[in-house]
Amino acid sequence: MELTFVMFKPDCIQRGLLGRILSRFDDKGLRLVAMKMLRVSPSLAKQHYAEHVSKPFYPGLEQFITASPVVACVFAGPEVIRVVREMLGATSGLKAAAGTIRGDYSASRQMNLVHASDAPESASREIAIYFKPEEMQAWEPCLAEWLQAEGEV
Ligand code: FUP
Repeated sequence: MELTFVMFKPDCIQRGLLGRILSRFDDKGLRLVAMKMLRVSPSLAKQHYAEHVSKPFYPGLEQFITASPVVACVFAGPEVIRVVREMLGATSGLKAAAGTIRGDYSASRQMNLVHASDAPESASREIAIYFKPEEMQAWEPCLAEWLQAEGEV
């Protein structure tokens, strides 16, 4: 089973969309294994968005991501990194396809509601930034045998 890091950004929490968006991940059958609410500090933002720190849009991105609390999560599932990215849609809510989370709820490139890891390396890096190993829960949903056939996981 793969792990991915997902962050519900300040716009998601401020707009009261956390429950509705989280329910899409529940409905899909993804397994929540860690979750916390926190306020991203400027130094945490620089760590998280290390690849973007020198880009012209970074100051605005840091201001946005530190402006209000976020909810950080880890989800587990087969091919979960790709599955969650596809559920989010394209980075900009203006370009994301209808039916995706950003396509349905965002009309912005910066305020695109949810972050998710884009590769196994970034997932491991991001999970380690936000969670200690003891904050992750290994658990078996009682519905597991009705979510995937044996051998698929
Ligand atoms: P994504 O992988 O979809 O989260 O998008 P990127 O890694 O390309 O960008 C990281 C964040 O920077 C995105 F959530 C949106 C933001 N961004 C801007 O605010 N302006 C830009 O021009 C590009 C990205």
